[in-house]
Order: sequence, then structure tokens, then C-alpha cells
Amino acid sequence: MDDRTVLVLNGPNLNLLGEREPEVYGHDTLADVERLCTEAAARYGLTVDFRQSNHEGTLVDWVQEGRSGTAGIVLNAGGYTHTSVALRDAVSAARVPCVEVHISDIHAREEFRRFSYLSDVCDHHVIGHGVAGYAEAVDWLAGQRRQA
Ligand code: DHK
Repeated sequence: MDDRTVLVLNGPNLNLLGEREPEVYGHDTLADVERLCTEAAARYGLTVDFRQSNHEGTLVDWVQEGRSGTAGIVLNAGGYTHTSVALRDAVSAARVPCVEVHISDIHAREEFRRFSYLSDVCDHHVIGHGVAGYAEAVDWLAGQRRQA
């Protein structure tokens, strides 16, 4: 990874995108999301390192890997959004901009999804815009580079 790489991290159950609760998360698969991100990044001469894990510690390791020297991190932490102090601490230690993404509108769902441990440590949020939100997150990170 280098400063032209956007690290896109996906948390638990996002490997099931397209099959899992399509009425909430839509019909696109994670491979479709990777394609969206890659195309968005390419418009700015950026590349994407796209990953998914069901394991909290792996996500922490990956945030640490991308915390400096990259163009930024796009993070959909799935269920860990609402539970993980460890992931919050990792994001808090990042020196690059971080964007919190959620496919669904977490504020319009169950009460327990309304709180995010990540919201105040992330620099930008794209919530409830479907999978297109990932491309918006990449666009935002590219915009930050132009301003820097
Ligand atoms: C994805 C999940 O897996 C849930 O646990 C979150 C998020 C919402 C999303 O909308 O992308 O609560």
C-alpha cells in the first residue's frame, strides 16, 4: 500500500452481501462493491485495497496497517460498529482520513444500531446510501487529497 491506495475494510457478514437480507442491504454482492470502489478510485488515479473479515482483531490489524502512508480508509465495520472499542481505538490512532460507511440507514433501524463507536473518530460518514455510499466515500477521500 502507498499514498495512492484507498484501504476499504468490510466487517462481519458483509461477505454475504447480495444474499443476506436483500430488502435491507440490496442485491449487489461484495464483488460488485469492490468494482464500484475500484472504478471510483481509478477516476482519481488511485487504487483500492479491498478486504473483508468476520474477525474483530483482523480488522484492528488492517486499520493499523493502513493508518499512515495511505490515501485513507473506508470502513464498514458491520456489527462491530455498535460494539467495538478496540476498533474505535484503532481508527482513533489513524493518521490518514477515515470514512464510516453503512449501506443501510442505521438511524432508522433498531435502537441498538443507532449508536456507533466509530462516528466521532471518523472524519466523514456516508450512511444509508446503499452500496453507492462506498463510491461516495472514495470520492470524499480523493477530495481530501486535492485539498492537502
Ligand atoms: C452492516 C451491518 O452488518 C450491520 O451490522 C450494521 C451495516 C449496518 C450497514 O448498513 O452496512 O448495523
